Amino acid sequence: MTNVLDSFRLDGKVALVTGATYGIGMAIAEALGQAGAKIAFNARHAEKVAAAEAHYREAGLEAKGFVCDVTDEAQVVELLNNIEHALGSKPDILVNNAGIIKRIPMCEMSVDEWRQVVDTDLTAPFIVSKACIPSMVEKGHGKIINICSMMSELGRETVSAYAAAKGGLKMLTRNICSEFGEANIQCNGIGPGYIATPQTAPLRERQADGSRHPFDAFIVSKTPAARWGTPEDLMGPAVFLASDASNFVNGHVLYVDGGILAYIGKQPQ
Ligand code: NAP
Ligand code: GCO
Repeated sequence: MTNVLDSFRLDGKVALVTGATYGIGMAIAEALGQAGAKIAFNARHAEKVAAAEAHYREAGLEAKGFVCDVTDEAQVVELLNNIEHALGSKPDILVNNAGIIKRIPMCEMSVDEWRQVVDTDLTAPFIVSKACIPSMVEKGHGKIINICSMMSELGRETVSAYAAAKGGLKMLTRNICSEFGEANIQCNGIGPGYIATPQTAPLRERQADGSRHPFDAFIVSKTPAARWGTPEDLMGPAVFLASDASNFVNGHVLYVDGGILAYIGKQPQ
């Protein structure tokens, strides 16, 4: 009888985490590395990739960084070949984490700005998944984790492109599940709530008078946990969905949001 905790180990696996030079991606890459995976990661800026490699090395993790823009299919194909050359295998685990947001009222947003968000948050997960799946099928196993969002379920002012992309990413997750479940590929999503990273820093910065940003107080009042999430809150869920412990979980979006999607919000005092 094997110990159930062994099913959460990732020893011998190669994991690609896109956009893991900081923020949520870095925390997820660390978690998968701590569980035994060899880590490959990418981002667009060489100096941040180098700094992140040093960070992982200091954390005692085997991680290889590459400069690659996930919206560029040719760069992604080259990335996969570079990973195979450097780590001995194309990814067994893919975390489509790289993402951007532009907070612009819809009718003030240019089509180019819309396209930048959708290209990064929806088309790029398609591009990277399409590049990874054939070798996963050949191996007879694969794990794909798409980093969705609460905006996969809810809208709010100024994030039309982002919400549309993240809603689409939820459905891409379900479609990859549908198309490749028989090949023993599990594709699931993680839907973080409001997490304290550089992406949400503008929503938390102190006001000129030293008071909290109104959105900061709003989110805390809408979250049963009464706090912002941290990238570390996503580490355990990522290991679960990347491991054999979730082999019969497919097409699911696991919301890691402190309960915000379940809660109407704190009543006015
Ligand atoms: P972040 O702090 O802005 O980090 C984004 C990462 O993606 C960086 O490493 C960035 O590096 C990389 N990146 C951006 N565009 C890229 C591209 N075209 N090619 C390659 N790398 C790219 O964001 P985060 O808060 O950690 O969010 C990570 C993911 O979680 C995103 O998909 C986001 O939508 C999602 N999410 C975030 C929250 C939250 O509250 N923070 C909640 C739900 C979902 P470079 O810019 O150097 O390339
Ligand atoms: C925003 C935030 C959110 C978070 C996240 C919530 O402007 O509303 O950036 O979009 O990033 O996606 O799950």
